[in-house]
Amino acid sequence: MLQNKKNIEQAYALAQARYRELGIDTEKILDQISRLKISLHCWQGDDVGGFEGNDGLSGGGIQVTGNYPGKARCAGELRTDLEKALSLLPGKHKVNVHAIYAENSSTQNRHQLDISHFSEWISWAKKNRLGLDFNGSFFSHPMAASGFTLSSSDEKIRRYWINHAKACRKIAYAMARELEIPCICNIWIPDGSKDIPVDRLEPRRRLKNSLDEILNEKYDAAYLRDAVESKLFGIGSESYVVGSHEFYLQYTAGGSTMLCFDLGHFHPTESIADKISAILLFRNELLLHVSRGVRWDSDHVVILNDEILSLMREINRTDSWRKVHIALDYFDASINRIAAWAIGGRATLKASLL
Ligand code: RNT
Ligand code: ZN
Repeated sequence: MLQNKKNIEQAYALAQARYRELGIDTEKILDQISRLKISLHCWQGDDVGGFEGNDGLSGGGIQVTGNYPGKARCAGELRTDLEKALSLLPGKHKVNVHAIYAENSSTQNRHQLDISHFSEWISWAKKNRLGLDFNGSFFSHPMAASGFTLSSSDEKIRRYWINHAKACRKIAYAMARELEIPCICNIWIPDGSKDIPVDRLEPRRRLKNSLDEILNEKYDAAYLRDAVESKLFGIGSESYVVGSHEFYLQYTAGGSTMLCFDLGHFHPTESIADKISAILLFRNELLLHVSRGVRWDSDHVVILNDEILSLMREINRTDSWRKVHIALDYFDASINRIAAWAIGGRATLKASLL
C-alpha cells in the first residue's frame, strides 16, 4: 500500500514537471477540479424503482436491463449505497433525487407530495454535506398509463401532473433553503406516441400551457433553478415526442428556465459538445444529463470515451464550468450498482480533469 502510494507520488511528480513545461500548473487544476460538483443520480441504486411500493419502472420509454444482486430495498439502504459510491469519488457532490423516492407517503399520491416526505433525504444530505437536486416523476404511474401527462387531452390527467410538478418545485425550493445550496428541479415527461399522430400541434400547446402554469409560481432563483429535458424518441414514442428539442429550445428562449441536454436524447451522430457554445451564447446556464447511449438511448454507464472528453473540452474552452451543471443519468442493473455509480462518476471527473 505504502509502496503503491510512493509510486503514484513519483509518477505524479514526473507528470507535473512535464505539464509545467507546457505551462500547465497541475496543482491549480487539481484544486479547481476538487471544487467541481457533479449530481449523482439516486435512481441508479435501485433501477429507477423508487419506494412507492410498486414493481418499479413501467412505460415512459426508459428501460433498465439486468438483475444483478444487491438492489437497494429501501431509502436507508439506497443512501448507504450512495455513501459508499461517494466515498470513491473525490470532491463534494450533489445527489439527484426523483419524486418516487419519497418516504412515508401514502402510495403514489404524487400530486400531494411535500417536503415532509423528503425530510430524511435532507437530514442525510446535511450530515454528509451534500447538495440535492430534484426531479418530478411523470412515469411508472396509473395516471401516466396512456403515455401522456402534462400534454394529456384528458384534463383530469393533465391537472394531476400539473399539481405534481408544482409540488416538486416547492419541495426543491425547500431543499435548497434547508441546505443553503441551490437545487435544480428538472422536468422530463414521456409524452409521445408510437405511431404517426394526426395531431402534433395540440399536445404541444397543452404542454406549453401546463408549463406556463407550473413555472408561473415564482421562487427565489438563488435557491430554485428549473430545467426542462427534451428527447428525440423513446420506446413507445418513436414517431412523436411532445417535448422535443425544438419545443424546449423555443419554450425556454429568453427566459430563466434552463435546458437539460441528455447525452442519449439526440441522434447518435449529433455532438452535444458542439451545442454548448451555441446555447451559452444566448443563456447563462445549461444542465447536462451525462449518459452513454449504445445504438439508442440505452443509458449505459458513462466511461472515459471520446464523447465525454470532447464535451468536457468544450466546457473548458468556452470557460463554462460555472454555467454547465453536470448530472449523471444512466441505469445499468447488469453490474454492481455501486460500481456503476463509481465508474460513471469517476469517468466524468477524470474527463473534466483531462
Ligand atoms: C429519460 C430521461 C430522464 C430519466 C430520469 C430517470 O429518458 O433521461 O432524465 O432518465 O429522470
Ligand atoms: Zn435524462
